[in-house]
Amino acid sequence: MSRLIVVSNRVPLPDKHGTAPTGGLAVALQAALNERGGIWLGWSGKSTRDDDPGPLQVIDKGNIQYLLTDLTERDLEEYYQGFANRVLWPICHYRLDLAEYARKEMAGYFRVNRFFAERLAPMLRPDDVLWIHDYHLIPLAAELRKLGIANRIGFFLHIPWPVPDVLFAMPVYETILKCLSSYDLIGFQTNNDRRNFADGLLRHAWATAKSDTEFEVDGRAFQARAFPIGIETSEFMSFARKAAGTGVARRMHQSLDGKKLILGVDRLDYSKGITQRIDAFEKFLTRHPDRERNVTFLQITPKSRSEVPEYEAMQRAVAEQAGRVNGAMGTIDWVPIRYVNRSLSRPALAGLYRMAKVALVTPLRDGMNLVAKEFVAAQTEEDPGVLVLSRFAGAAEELDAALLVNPYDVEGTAEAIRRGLDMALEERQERWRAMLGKLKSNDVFSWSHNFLTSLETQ
Ligand code: GDG
Repeated sequence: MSRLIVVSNRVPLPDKHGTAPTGGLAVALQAALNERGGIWLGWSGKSTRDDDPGPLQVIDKGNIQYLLTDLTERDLEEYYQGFANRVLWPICHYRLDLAEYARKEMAGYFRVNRFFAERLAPMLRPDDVLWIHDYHLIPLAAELRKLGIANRIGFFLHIPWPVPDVLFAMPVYETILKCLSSYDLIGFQTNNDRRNFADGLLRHAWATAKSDTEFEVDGRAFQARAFPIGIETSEFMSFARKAAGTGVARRMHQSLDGKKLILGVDRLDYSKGITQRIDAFEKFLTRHPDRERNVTFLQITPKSRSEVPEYEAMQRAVAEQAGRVNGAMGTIDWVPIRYVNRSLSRPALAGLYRMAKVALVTPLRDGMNLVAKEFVAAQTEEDPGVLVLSRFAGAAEELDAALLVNPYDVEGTAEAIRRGLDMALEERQERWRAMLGKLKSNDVFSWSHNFLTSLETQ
């Protein structure tokens, strides 16, 4: 079996006891790497003021070699904070209003990808299979090809791919499309994303299609297909069973004092629809004053990308909004919204999922959304909670037995909250079984297996 080479912006290292890190994606990729042996390369998370990031840090664990590189401060500013997070992320999430394109940053994005390619190329063997992850590294295959690397290279995009007219608003979109055509296989989260990609690509005379999934650019054939990412379903189910007994779960149970828990869990990001969700919860309370004091909405939102100004501003805005609703609707002994800006441990999170009657997963746009899948896996068959899910999350393609909502429709989401809280046991069980069936048949291990099999056999 050929070695596997994984490249992603960040590398989840096993902890000092050698245990694999938590999180489905990391677990699945570690498993694939363990089976075949290989390399996982990425940014160390550190930056240096020098122009030279210095030597690679090499960590050997069993038959996996982790290679970490520092980046210069300028690289980080242009590649990561700049083009990746202020152009590609907003464009792919349909936020043209937030995209700030600068030529300098685009050049930095390509420079860092070239740098990764130069570091990787000397270590490659002719039969290695390469799997590159996410929007930070779109040009990596093109840079490797320039260095003479002819290996099979696959790319998986974790975030959505926009419709052509949104993509075309990005000044360098043609270069980005051509870079993607240097891969052998491009994986998208959904068929919708794959179609958007094909629609954009085929508007150009230089691209042709042999089928819905097979394309040719400049004489080079490649495929683009949907591989919806899953979670480690059975592990998460047993994990959530045990998590019901954690300290956080017990404390939460006590403090709920019989109130029903409505839960939201999202990295702090404008794509997650947190402000619209708070509006919907407020609308629900206004419409159903009899529910006051019977429910608590807990929103867990660890900070992310605080160095990007939009994220800093959003953090203040959400905190103010939650405070305003609590001030207006709360009473001396009831706080409607509990807003937690810190990360919880994975067991604590699983315990809360299991306790919640309703989960609000209402992003304005999301590649997949693993929280939706984790929530479903954490429920008990005897009394499953209800998933309220945005139709703009990739997860909605598989989890169509959830209560699907349009997150921009605040009243519709408010009504779904009510429906979820009142739903009869039989309906909840029926919906839950349908969703769990999908999670079991497509977990994160079959996802990585399917992608790699396609990459090697196409
Ligand atoms: C990108 C795409 C796609 C959250 N809070 C805590 C915590 N989490 C964990 C969740 C979940 C993960 O973070 C979030 O995953 P999502 O899929 O919801 O979202 P992104 O971070 O935006 O991920 C997304 C994903 O890539 C995979 O392809 O689904 O669409 O945007 O696992 O559980 N974990 C802990 N404490 C927290 O407070 N421990």
